[in-house]
Amino acid sequence: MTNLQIAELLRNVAASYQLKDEKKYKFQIIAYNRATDAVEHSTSELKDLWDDGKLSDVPSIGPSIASYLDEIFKTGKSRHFEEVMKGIPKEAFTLMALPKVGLKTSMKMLKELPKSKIKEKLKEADKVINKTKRHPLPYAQNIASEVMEWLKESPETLKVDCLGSLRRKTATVGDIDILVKSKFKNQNAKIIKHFTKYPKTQKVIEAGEHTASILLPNNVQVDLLVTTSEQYGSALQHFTGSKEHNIALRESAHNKGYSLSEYGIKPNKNFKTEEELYNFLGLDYIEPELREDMGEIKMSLRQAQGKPNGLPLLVKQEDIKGDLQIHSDFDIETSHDLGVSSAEDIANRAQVLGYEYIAFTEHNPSKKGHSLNRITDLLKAKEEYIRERNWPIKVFNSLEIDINKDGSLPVPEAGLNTLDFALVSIHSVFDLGRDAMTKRVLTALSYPKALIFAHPSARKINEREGIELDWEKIFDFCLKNNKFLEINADPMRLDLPDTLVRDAVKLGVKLTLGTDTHEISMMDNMKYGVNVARRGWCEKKNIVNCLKLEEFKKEVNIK
Ligand code: DGT
Ligand code: CA
Ligand code: CA
Ligand code: ZN
Repeated sequence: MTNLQIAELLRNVAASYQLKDEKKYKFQIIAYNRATDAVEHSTSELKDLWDDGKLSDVPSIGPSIASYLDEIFKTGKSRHFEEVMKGIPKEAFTLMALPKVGLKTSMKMLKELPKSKIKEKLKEADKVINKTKRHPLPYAQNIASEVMEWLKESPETLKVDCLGSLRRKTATVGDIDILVKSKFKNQNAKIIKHFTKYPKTQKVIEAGEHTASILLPNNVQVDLLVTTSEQYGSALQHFTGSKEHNIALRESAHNKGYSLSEYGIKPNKNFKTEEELYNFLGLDYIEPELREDMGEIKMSLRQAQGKPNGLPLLVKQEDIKGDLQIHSDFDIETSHDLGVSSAEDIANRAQVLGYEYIAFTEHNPSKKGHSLNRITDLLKAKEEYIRERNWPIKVFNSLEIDINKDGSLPVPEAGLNTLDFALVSIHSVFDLGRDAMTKRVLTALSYPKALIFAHPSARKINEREGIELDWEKIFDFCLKNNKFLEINADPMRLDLPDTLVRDAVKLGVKLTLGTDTHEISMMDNMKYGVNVARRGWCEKKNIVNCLKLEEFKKEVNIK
């Protein structure tokens, strides 16, 4: 059973509990929804973890759910799950794929709609389910590195690299492309054969002289290319792409009288490394993340000629001095999910990661059930807690605040005044129309404490498109008022998306990086945010949390 299937099953169990008795099974519903989320976010196949006896390592999978999964991996089914879902037709679960349809609605549809109409709806739902989804980068990276390890075991293999979108580190990956350098000429067949014997292969799509494709579980396709040392650089460059970059590069070669292809440059010129290839064309090396035909070739040419305005010196992971979105388990009766790790554990981990500072950004206390005074009291308690501890690194007292529909913030001024600074974000009412949404965001960012617009497009990968905003207006406002846009490093968000980061950087709008950590291991997701920043041409100076503590404080106006 794949993660996709397990997540679907757990989601169905949660829905079945909800249908039965929402109050009575409150905790089960929360637990199963959390587990679904964890499985969807997991970068390893649960079956593999189970094989290694590591199922309990997945955060949010408690002992009872783990025991049911254990039964499933052993016997193919769980009696407990069958019991919970008893009496609910399969079609009811299928219909849940339709937008805004829960199990209650789908049961009602099955009962009340005419048969022909049900058939139509089921077809629609199937379409949603079977829509080919692109794979989130970390998931593809994990699968790719396993396959690459396998390829290294072949005695004919000299070197392995990834290619395509995986090497350019796009947010999602269509298929995985891998390049192998073979030790000897004429040994390709052996490497190809070894590749097709990869244990998780479900189908060999194609196996030729230098190339092969296999299909792995979850519809993951892996394309392999085998080449010799002489052509390695040419092949690496060509199949890293992007297609658009290659077209522009070919044009630039053409202007110099050369013809460029995957086999090098005609007549008879092969390249062992990419550097040699770019240099031959009068260019400096271009980082894979920049190869999207966004002006990188022109800039590389300028740089090679010693002129100003060359390629950006891309930001690196070790340049990041702090994490600016972290949810601890400090309970301020939040509007959305609280973190599950303690503030102390997180601060210690931050020190290990080499940070100088972090910000605790729990969600604001919920509007429901709290008076304004109570909200302020909860925030005062958090402020005191942070102030009175001895932390290993600087800890900022921050908050992630929901933006109300009208742009106001659900925290009174006295509460806001307890904070060093706030993140503001959209967590509801996503379809307001472009102008109203823009006004809403600008209203929220006008609060003096609102410093960072978090996960600004509100997209969720493979789940929800971004909201509509007049980005020019947002950029302009940030620039004039010293407000920042977040690059949220959660692999399911990666928001701002790279293309908008590029636009922001062009205008000089500054960005922040935050992991949106809700569980301590998520602090390691920073690298995915760095990928996005690099794809958006960010240098150190474009990212506020590349500043050292004292400079950071000056930049955000904290004494
Ligand atoms: P993906 O798989 O959709 O995430 O995106 P890519 O970029 O990995 O695309 P893919 O797997 O179709 O091809 C890998 C690279 O091979 C691509 O980035 C550039 C190169 N390539 C493939 N087809 C063409 C083509 O028709 N023309 C050119 N110039 N390059 C190509
Ligand atoms: Ca690809
Ligand atoms: Ca491919
Ligand atoms: Zn959020």
